[in-house]
Amino acid sequence: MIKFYYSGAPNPMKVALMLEETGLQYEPVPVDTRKGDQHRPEFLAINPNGKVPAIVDGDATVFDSNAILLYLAEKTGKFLPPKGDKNRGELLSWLMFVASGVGPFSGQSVHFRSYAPEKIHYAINRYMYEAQRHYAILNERLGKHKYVVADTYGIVDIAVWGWARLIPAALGEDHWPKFPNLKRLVDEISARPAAQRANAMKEKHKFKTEFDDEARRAMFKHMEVKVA
Ligand SMILES: N[C@@H](CCC(=O)N[C@@H](CS)C(=O)NCC(=O)O)C(=O)O
Repeated sequence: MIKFYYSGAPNPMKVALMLEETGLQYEPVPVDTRKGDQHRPEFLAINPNGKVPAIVDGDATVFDSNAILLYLAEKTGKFLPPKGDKNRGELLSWLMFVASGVGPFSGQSVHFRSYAPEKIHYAINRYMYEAQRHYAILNERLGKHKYVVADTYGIVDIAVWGWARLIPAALGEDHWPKFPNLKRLVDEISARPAAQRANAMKEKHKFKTEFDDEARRAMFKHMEVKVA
């Protein structure tokens, strides 16, 4: 049985969707990042980076959401093109595009728009610009293709869903009309039974919702350390 260390945040929710899509047996283990569970030694032994998601599958420990998606796709042979298929290379490009672009820029956009103690216009503008630029690339791609890779639902769409459904938080409530093709994909995935089960699973665990001093200390350690 796979142990799935998670919270309701975008990166873990991609993996929740994938686990539900594959039908693999798994045990969800909540990691409450607002209480600092991610820094506990027993969790750091699983993910030295101290972030969710991570999985333990028998002898295999895998952390980082996109690595987990690839691992589970290879394990099951589902949601990725077969080995040797020309679309396999395309899949890697788009998966890394989400991992290194969509995710980090959206995350920083949310941070500087909603959580940073000061409103720094330069940072907000940079991260919103970059997040929007990445979503516009996906939107254009999805104007020509039903799904991001090989016109078939797969792990890149699952990875995109994790972040893109939060476009209102990353960019603002009024931004969806700029990305109609991406919205079409997000809505389609959100309506899938697997996505509904993934969302329902998260609701079963009581994660802390307040963003108080304890949460700030757990998630924004840089506020207590001067390195610059
Ligand atoms: N590259 C990692 C990023 C993981 C990540 O940033 N996870 C966030 C939730 S989306 C987290 O654990 N935050 C808690 C913290 O930063 O302390 C991945 O894709 O899994």
